[in-house]
Amino acid sequence: MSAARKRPRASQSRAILALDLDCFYAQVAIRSRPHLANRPVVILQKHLCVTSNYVARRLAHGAVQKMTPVSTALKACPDIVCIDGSDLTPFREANAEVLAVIRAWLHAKVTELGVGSFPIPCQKLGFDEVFIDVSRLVAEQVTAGGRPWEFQGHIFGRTDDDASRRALMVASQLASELRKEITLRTKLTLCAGISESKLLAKLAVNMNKPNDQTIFLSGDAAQYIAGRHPRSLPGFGYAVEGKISAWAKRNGKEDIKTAADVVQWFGDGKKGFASLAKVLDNDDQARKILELCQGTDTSPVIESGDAPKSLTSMDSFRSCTKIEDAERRVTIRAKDMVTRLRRDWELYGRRPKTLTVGFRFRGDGYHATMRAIPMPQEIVSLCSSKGADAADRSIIALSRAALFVLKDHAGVSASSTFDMTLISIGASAFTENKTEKNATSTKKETVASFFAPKEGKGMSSVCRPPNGRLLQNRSSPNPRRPLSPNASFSRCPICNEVLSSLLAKASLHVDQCLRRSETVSPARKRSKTASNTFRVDTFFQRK
Ligand code: DCP
Ligand code: MG
Repeated sequence: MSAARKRPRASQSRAILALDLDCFYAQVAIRSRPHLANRPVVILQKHLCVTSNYVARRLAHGAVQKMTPVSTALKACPDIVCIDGSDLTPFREANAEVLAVIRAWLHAKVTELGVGSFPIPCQKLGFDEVFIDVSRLVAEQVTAGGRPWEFQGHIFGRTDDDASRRALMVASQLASELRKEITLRTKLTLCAGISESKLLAKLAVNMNKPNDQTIFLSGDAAQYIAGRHPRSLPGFGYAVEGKISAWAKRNGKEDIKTAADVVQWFGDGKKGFASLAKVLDNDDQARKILELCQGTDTSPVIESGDAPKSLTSMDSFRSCTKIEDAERRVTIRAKDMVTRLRRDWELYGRRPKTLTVGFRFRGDGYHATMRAIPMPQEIVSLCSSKGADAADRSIIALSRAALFVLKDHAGVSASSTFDMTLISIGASAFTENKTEKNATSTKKETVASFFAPKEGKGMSSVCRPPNGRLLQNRSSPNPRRPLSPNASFSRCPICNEVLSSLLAKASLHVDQCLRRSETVSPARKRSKTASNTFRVDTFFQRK
């Protein structure tokens, strides 16, 4: 055993950092337009402001919020500079830049300690947020001793636990150093929340904005959370609120106002829990929601890697009623997706196994329907090919596949009447990256394993659409519900034939079916009840 490993380590209290870039899109846009540094700026997607810089927030006295219509923003602040933010590429790149600085800094910190390497999990959350579990780094720093520790940043709450206090002191110094490093390297400012759990760190990060940090000492956390509206708690979403509100109404209670209401209604032992599990139709979710409302969060920071789990190219619009317009819109999405898939291959050497097509029709409200099919092999090969016309050919192949799904499962064709308001193309279920792939190159992927639910990865479930063909529905209302034992995982989603057990062969079969489908598959009438839906605005309502 090395000398380093024999050293006693201070007992390990949890120390989690939550980092959140300030007015992210606005900062990135202003970084490349320095003359706008002191001007009020909003970033627009269509006619909505998705964010604004802090100058605009101040001048508009709160009238310019995320998702404010541009007309309202201009009324509140006529001098506001509007920048189009529909191309997300610069934001994706800035996100990767920040992550690279974080990784390099953490690596340097670990190396500096001279105790051998150890992992520091970083979990990305959206474009501009990341959780970092620095518990081990803190413990090693305390063991190494050296400098007097003190809190850096605002302190919220109190604690009688000395070990936790000291751990968060060290963590606050690390957060402060890391924030300085990120700003130095990327010219972007950010906030940090420092606490014992992801929940409290995430709440702390929003307490002093911008360019500042807050330490949340957990002594009175339960009391603090009890008084808040549960929707302000990360993880308590729109759907959960809706179900609990409906239950409250049915049971003659007032509408849900605070997290304490949830605890009072459902926190009373086994009976209360069973009742919440029934309301939510999900035991795991009921457990998490109850813990959340009680201020408890033991969930680990899960290393999310640098590569995104899935890629989606989405466009929403007022109206699309002509097949030519639908084809044009699909081609634009396909072009964007192919560019990203090719870049993804260059960076991570991985291939997607699932193609998801999303659509929404007038009258569907915020709900879009998602359909997933195995990613055609032709697209996978073309996206990793250096051939001169490979990119163009993959755009054609991807457009054809997406149009097939729209035609066959949404009834969108030259001879049908439709009015679409959203189209999306997604790629997901990526194979491992180059190095991991080499390590597991002997493992053959089968169609059964392709469709099999993956542990801890937001399982896909299988549904049978009205036309009887097998589809994957990635947005089932209850994604954790076990798959039906009668579900068949080995049929072609297009012709319903039994597929080869090897994924490559199965995907080739799907390719051929897609090509044939253009001539033989009649457009289907769209089912009136779009049952398999997800809320497009979930992302927009996450705070
Ligand atoms: N975003 C979006 N649509 C929304 C909310 C956010 O497109 N409804 C984008 C724009 C934001 C980015 O995501 O810049 C990050 O979201 P945040 O909620 O972290 O907001 P900001 O970083 O802009 O502001 P803050 O300083 O409050 O973190
Ligand atoms: Mg932010």
